[in-house]
Amino acid sequence: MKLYGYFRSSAAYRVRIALHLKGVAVEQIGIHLVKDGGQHRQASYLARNPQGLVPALELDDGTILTQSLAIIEYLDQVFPSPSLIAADPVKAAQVRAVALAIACDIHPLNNLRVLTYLKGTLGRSQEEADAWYRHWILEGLGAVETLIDGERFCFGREPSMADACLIPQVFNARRYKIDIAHLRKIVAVDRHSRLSSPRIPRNSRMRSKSPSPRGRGKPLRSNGRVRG
Ligand SMILES: N[C@@H](CCC(=O)N[C@@H](CS)C(=O)NCC(=O)O)C(=O)O
Repeated sequence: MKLYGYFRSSAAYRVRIALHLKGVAVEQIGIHLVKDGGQHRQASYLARNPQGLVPALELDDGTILTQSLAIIEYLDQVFPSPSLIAADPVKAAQVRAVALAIACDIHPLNNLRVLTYLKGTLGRSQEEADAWYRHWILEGLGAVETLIDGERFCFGREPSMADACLIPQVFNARRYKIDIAHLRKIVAVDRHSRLSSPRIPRNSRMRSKSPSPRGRGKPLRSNGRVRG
């Protein structure tokens, strides 16, 4: 399998977390969202994902899956252990609700193309774009704080698809220096995910490599640890 992603993409990071937890090896191919005017807008990538967004997962038979949550659901069915979506229908709905709250209601408002439109087409300043970013992160994560139990991970003692979405969103909040200290359960889950077993590495340790001349990045090791 090949994962097309970008090291700063929180949507690709969600999938990298799921692969890591399941110990599944993939070849990672970097699609730079800035270089060359955005490699995700080039015809070669649009042929893989007409939405022009990362991630995309290419299966060994050439089938291409898009949308991080759809990819994680696929991985959860094909590699069932450890399960990232509870078998219990109520718990599964709770996990999906947090994942969707982040992936549909927070992240799209702060995506690169939205910020580029705000600053470019609408002529908003960097300060206004930063305020926009901060507003939607704080409002969205504030709701997530009340949705999770935060016992260790979002729900209980094992990571789920909810954590695969939360950790990258926290990473983004920190990257933009947004103070989330008051979101105590979220901060604790983030800390726990970093320190305890099963551990979720920070994004910087899960980077996809830029394409080499042969267009290939380094694969994840099959024990789930990330090389490089
Ligand atoms: N709903 C999609 C979102 C994917 C997405 O927006 N990816 C971002 C990177 S995190 C992207 O490719 N942005 C390109 C752009 O905004 O131009 C998913 O979950 O896979």
